[in-house]
Amino acid sequence: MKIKSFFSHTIEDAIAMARQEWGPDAMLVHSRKAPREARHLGEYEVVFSDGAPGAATGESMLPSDVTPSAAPAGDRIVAEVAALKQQLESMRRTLTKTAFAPAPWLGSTLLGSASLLSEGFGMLTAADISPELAREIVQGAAKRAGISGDESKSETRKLDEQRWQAALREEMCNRCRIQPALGMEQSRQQTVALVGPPGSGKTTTLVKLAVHYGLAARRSVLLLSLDTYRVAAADQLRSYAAILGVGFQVLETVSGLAQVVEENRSKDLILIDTPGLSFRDLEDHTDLARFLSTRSDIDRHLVLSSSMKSADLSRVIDSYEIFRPQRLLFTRIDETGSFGSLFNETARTEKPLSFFATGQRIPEDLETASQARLIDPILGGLPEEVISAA
Ligand SMILES: Nc1nc2c(ncn2[C@@H]2O[C@H](COP(=O)(O)OP(=O)(O)O)[C@@H](O)[C@H]2O)c(=O)[nH]1
Ligand SMILES: [Mg+2]
Repeated sequence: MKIKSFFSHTIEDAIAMARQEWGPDAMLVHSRKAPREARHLGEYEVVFSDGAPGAATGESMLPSDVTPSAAPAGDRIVAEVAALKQQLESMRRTLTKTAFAPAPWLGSTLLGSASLLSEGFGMLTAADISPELAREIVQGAAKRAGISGDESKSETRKLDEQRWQAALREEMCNRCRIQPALGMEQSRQQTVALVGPPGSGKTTTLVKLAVHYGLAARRSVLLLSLDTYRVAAADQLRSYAAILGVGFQVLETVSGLAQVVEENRSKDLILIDTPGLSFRDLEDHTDLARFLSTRSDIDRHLVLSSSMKSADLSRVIDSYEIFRPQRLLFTRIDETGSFGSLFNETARTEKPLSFFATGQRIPEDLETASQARLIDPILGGLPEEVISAA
């Protein structure tokens, strides 16, 4: 731990001097008007620690004749904030150490490689990948990269970073299927239903799909809405259909849907919008779920917001299993930087990902799903130490 005072005519200048000398890790401990005897050095004094563990608190740095309560209010606040910052920093260090501590299952014989593996485990769990899955991935990657549990010299050899990264990536890719397609393979006509909770982005995404896979591909399109649950809910889609100049029908009943699908066998693409159902509502729509889930010609995509919390996402996916969705379609990709929970669900359900909605713009904000889009941000967090440890 090192402590040093910096003096200047403004607090900002003094802070800039400290940062220049000690770099971004230096921490502000205290700032105040310089004591009279030090005024010739500058009007203000800021005290910095070098950020090493065990640095003094703001309070202990105050000279005995200037207690925090005697200092001007502004300075006191700065000192308190600095002390809080320091506490947070020390908590962060402790947490990081705990997260990256070699887990027992890594094996005590892995020596040099153990830190590499535990760093990988820490990185995956920090990206919200569940500990069980992270453990499976790291163990699989260790095997793939040639680290075994027995005590041979090969375990302690330097693992090349690219090999370790590639092994991790491959393990992750093996748990994430991608099928950016519409319709069932066996049928010429593509009949697609989007199901999912309210507000997940079904209607918006349906219109994007109609443009990209219907109009742009010069294919005949029919939009159907079963969303009669909320007043005027189907009007949104009706307006889009009118703008795009494609056929549109609202259906009140499941038998009506079956009939319309049958009557429109000549259409290339039929897109079915469904009401957003909450947990409670799902029970009242078992007929729709039964109908869709038993139609082998209807491709069912479960539309989910990627900004949902992990536990909620699992719960929603499980409750929508009554529709037996074949694929998962994630929206609001633009609103999240962490894809761990998406990855958890893809791996857990083994359902392929179809498309990613990346914003509100219609039709621009739609992408075909890809492993790189999901996995790169997770692996992108591989810390520098791992690279040098490898
Ligand atoms: N930021 C963002 N907003 C989206 C995305 N997809 C849909 N939305 C917005 O989410 C809201 C609900 O969308 P909507 O399609 O009506 O959801 P539905 O209830 O499932 O049909 C609308 O305001 C959409 O513009 C997306 O990928 N990103
Ligand atoms: Mg809707």
